[in-house]
Amino acid sequence: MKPVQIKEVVLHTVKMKLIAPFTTSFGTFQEKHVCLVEAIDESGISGWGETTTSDEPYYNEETTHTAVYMLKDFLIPRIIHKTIEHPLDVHDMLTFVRRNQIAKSAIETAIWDVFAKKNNVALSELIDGTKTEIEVGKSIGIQATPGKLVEKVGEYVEEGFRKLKVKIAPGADLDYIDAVRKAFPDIPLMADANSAYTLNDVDHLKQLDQYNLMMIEQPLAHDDIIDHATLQKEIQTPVCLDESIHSLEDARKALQLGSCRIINIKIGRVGGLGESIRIHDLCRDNGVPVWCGGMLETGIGRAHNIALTSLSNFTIPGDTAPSSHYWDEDIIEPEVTMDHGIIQVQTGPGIGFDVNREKLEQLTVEKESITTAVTPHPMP
Ligand code: OSB
Ligand code: MG
Repeated sequence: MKPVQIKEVVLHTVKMKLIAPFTTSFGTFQEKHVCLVEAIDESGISGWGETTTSDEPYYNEETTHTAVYMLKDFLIPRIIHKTIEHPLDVHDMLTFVRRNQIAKSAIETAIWDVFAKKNNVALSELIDGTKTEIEVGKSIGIQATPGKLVEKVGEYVEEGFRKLKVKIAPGADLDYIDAVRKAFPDIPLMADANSAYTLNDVDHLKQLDQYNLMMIEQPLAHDDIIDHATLQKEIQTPVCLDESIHSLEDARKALQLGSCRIINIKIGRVGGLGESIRIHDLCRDNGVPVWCGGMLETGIGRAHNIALTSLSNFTIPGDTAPSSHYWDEDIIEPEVTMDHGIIQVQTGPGIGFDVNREKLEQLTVEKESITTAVTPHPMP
């Protein structure tokens, strides 16, 4: 395979407005800034990645601002003009910066796209994905009443989604799940708490066992894998970790402790596609299923999620809903579409979608080009 050398990185910060507010236990998303990272190689090929951040550090510690800062001052200067033999190497080139996984992922995924395009292969093929289509689920924010939630679930079941994920929080949990289960006794259903509970709630969480949920996602603290192991021993519902897993090492330790039986892999949260693949492989070798989470991405992040999900151990439908569920108009062409809960894996080179430059211009609030390895900070 031909190596790549990045000669320029353009940071396009765009302002995006969701078609409807999305509420979790930590807050509501409506508008957000995202940085779309365009890495351009010596031969002029552009590859794309995105910061799967929002404007506030509520899901994890990163924001769009912090990600742009890390990219500009530390991460891009370290990779620009270097010969990159394979994008799997980029993760280790960036470990001199601690954490900041989403920022790292934005440039790392852009390089995967450049590399795949340069070598004229689809991203899914490059990572040895075996699926040609993927099954998709829908993540539903907290609704005003259980009745409203049942209505929404009904719409999405009708549309063909293969898994329904319901956000829960103390005060919006048992009643909501009970209402959905009564209305839809057989649908693949799960709950996501985004760290809203503690071990004091074990008896409360035990009551979810009667609803035959596929899993409960991240019930306890965002930085915990110890209490989750205790909880998993107490409840029958499989625990799935999201916020707690930032790396292959985190995944290894969580599996060893029995903190979860399923892992939600988000490319941004674990620092890129390379680390996502490594976590996928570890889970596969240990008989642990995985699925691809979502961060309300634009089409660029969505395209990377689809390629990742083509790997064989993504046996549970992910949160990668079609573009129209997020945006009036996506920034990629064609938009991501779904047919009866199925999305086709792209076969064109790289991520397999084009960025709509006109749309991009309209949405851009800040644009900066980086062409030198010069950094205001000494690097190790
Ligand atoms: O916890 O999975 C989560 C969105 C933003 C932050 C965290 C989460 C989510 C979602 C939405 O659940 C998934 C999606 O549709 O992109
Ligand atoms: Mg989650």
